[in-house]
Amino acid sequence: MKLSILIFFTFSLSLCAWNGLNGQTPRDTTDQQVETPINYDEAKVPSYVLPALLTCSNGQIVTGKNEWTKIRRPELLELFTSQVFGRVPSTPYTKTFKIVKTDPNAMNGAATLKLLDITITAQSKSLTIRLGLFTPNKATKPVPAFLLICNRAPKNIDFTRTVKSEFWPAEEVIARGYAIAAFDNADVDPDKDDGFKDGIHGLLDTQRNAESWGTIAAWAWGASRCLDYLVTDKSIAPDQIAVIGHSRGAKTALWAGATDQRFAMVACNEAGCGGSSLSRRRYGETIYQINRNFPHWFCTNFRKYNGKEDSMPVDMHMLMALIAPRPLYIASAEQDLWGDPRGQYLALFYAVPAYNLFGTKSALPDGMPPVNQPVISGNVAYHVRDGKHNLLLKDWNFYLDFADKRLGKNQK
Ligand code: GTR
Repeated sequence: MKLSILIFFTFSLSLCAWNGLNGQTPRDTTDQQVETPINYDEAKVPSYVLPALLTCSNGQIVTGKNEWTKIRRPELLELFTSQVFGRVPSTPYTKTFKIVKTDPNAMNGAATLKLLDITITAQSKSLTIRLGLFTPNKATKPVPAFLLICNRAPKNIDFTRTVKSEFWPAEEVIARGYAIAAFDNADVDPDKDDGFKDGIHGLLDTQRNAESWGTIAAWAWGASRCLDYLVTDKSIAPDQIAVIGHSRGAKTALWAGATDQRFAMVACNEAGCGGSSLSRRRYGETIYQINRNFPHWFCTNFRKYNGKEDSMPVDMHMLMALIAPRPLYIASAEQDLWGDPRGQYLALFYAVPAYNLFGTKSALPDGMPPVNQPVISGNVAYHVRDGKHNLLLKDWNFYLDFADKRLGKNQK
């Protein structure tokens, strides 16, 4: 008996030491235990109970916006920080903005282009985020803006406009009276599992542990640094800046909106697992899959929920609720089963009670809305577009229609 206790303690201690060595849990050695076939069959979604959105950790039920804002929201933010995305280190840094190019006649005179270098310096190293911004020349007052977190090749946000991509349809957005900005997420942190040596981790990380930020949190931090500039630009309405992202960029947009309440709206395009779809449904990509394929995206603690979704203290309806009461648009693509469109819609559906604490009466239909027919209710909106996983002009137009109503341009 005594021997077995000793063995247990020795084993636990060596595990702790192992974890403590580099602050990272080594790649799962328990893969076989959590690997389950990927499910695309609605009938095989297991029964699950979502953690209660409005019940505080002390059992108190939230009935008003003050309790939400003062008690429940901070609790959930902390849980997503420590268990999912990771904590930003408190290492001091300096930041400078340098306008490197201005073109008042961009897009054949329709827009002004500003290219800006945001340089972060810490621990004798620096890193530069290039922000591109077009503002409409016909505007007579500060305009609302969209900031895209670009997770695709830089040509998708070609600031010279030689290449035009529906992923960032700058001309169309300008024509609708909005400013449009973008940055390349790789400027903040390259999307690879390098032990957090490069990107902003290389500047700000000191001792890493199981709660240390992953790459998605780093990208969200980068979006906030871009916002630091955008709120100072006189052509933009500082309280009308939306953040938008696709897929891993959409997970990032949600986390940016949750952590930085200066973002006045979030457009979340097909974020899927670890973003907009309910993990407990285990439909399409699972926590196990995402942690295995992208071990650098989340904090190490998130791996505790590989194959153990029901033990996670949060689910993604709570991430969406962190955006309340600000406008939130969740979108899916019909063929993107890996991202679980139904799970995305349900997460939004179950986030609505947090929105309604603010006096609105949002009510989404029980069933999935028909393809290409956006549903807008109060400050939440949803569509499922026909076709594949992508961010297209069709999606943007739906986001702009919502923003027309909710982001202050033509407040209705
Ligand atoms: C996939 C990943 C998804 C999604 C996507 C993307 O491979 O499994 O969670 O983020 O990449 O970013 O395009």
